[in-house]
Amino acid sequence: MNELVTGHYKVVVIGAGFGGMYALHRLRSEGTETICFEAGGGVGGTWYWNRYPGARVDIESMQYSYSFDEELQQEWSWPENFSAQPDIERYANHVADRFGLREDIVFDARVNSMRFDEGANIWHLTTERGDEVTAHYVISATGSLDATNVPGFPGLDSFEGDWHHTSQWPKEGVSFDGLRVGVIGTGSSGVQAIPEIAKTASHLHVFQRTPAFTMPNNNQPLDPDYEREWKDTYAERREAMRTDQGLSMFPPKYGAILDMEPAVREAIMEDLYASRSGFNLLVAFNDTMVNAEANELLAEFMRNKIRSIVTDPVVAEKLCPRYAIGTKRVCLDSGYHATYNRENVTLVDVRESPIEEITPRGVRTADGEYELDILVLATGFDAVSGSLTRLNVTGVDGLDLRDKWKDGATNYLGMFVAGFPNLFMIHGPGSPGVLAQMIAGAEWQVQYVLDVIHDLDTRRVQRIDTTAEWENKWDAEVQTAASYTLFGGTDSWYKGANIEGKPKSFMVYVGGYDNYSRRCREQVEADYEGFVLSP
Ligand code: N01
Repeated sequence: MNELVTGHYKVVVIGAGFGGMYALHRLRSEGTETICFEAGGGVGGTWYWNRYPGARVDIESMQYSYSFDEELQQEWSWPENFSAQPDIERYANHVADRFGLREDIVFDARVNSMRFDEGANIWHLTTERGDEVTAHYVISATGSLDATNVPGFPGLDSFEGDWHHTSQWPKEGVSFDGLRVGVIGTGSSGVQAIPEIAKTASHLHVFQRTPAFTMPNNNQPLDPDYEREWKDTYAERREAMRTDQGLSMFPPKYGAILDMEPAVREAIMEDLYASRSGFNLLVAFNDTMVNAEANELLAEFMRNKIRSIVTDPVVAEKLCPRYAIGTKRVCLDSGYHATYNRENVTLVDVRESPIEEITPRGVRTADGEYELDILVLATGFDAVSGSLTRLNVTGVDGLDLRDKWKDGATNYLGMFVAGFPNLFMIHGPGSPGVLAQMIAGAEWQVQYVLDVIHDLDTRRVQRIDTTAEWENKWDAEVQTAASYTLFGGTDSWYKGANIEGKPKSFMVYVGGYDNYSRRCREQVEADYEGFVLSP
């Protein structure tokens, strides 16, 4: 759709990633007047933007896909166990075409303001390209990892080579052939990109502030028999996923690692390390995320793997993370640590020698200047809340969402924000979002939101809001769930610690999707306890 859009819609959806596309599909199927604004030039959201070399999903594709349409899941074939970005983008395009979604998606239309009109109970939305619409309801499906974090390195603009952030990767690709490359950042994006970049760069300098725990993804082409098994029993498997706390299917747990004889636990860890997904190791024991001693056993097992792969013992120690494993997002990689055995790769520890500035020729740390032709920033995101605050959202009494959230992204049930009525967040702060299988989570939340909208229609309610009191109660549930785990002990993007000035508060509900979905339903069934409904 190219022409500028004006007019009134019952529901505006923001974002054509997997959450937004599903919301749009459901609304269209019901005949609801709706439109979707998408900042990118195509569908896929995260999988549209993050096209850096090596980008790949870390949950098996048979699981990380839509469940809502049996024909879709039967007809689609994934080439690999863990699909690469181009295949996931191809799938997103297939879904958009199959369900005719493009008719109602406005591309290259980044929403740049949203204002609530209290008299009329409608949202006014504008986009950067000039669309101006009103909507009774807004579903924001803007993703948890959309707001790019470009740290304020002094001198970045003076760099004479090209620089790219992994989440804004040029569609035409980037050649590293024979170039001196610098990568800043060793989270999931860096860990996936570094082995690929090293293959063709003349030299690669990796600027690491915090090493990451990363598991081998042991990726393989999808075995047709395995695919058949899944497809023959998709209905049961999807049901099993829905009742799992992370909306995923993992092998059964082994019990507490602390109760095991050393030889037994070592054998189990070795098995799981070599299994189809290294993540199996992370979820195998019921005490590793809640007990520091248990966690340390797993963490040390992983450190020993690094020591066994990386030939230079000094480099190996620098690559060994010292925080509790799992409390920063664990990465899945393809040959990450072995990359440091290459002659053309150098690890620069910027915790020891911080980056002082970017110069026209490269990166200057406290140690000296590293000359580079091209620079890659794998520096992450203003995660979870950043994609919403960047939309310039104004609620009742002219309240700016940035001001509302200046001390923390308060919300109710991870979907509602007091003073911002008729706005539903998919994967918002306070929801299980990034710590569950995100397509399945989006399907659940979209269903919930549509159920609420239907119910409001029946009750002839015009406006749904919540209160600060109930936001605080929900925040207490979110923080209590986190307090039973080790998450709180580590600075991570889960608690906003990666962004200067962002309040540190744990933003993900880790009490399990089963409990989360139950709590959301309970509050509606208790005659909308915690909500304010206005006729
Ligand atoms: O971002 P990150 P990401 N100077 O924030 C460093 C998902 N994802 O894009 O840890 C120097 O994890 C920063 O250092 P530190 C996944 O959920 C999934 O990699 O802050 N360094 C860190 O090393 C993931 O967690 C996949 O000390 C600086 C890195 O940059 C999330 O996206 C693939 C710095 C940022 O790591 C984000 O991952 C990719 C500075 N000023 C992403 N500022 C899959 O596999 C930041 N850093 C599906």
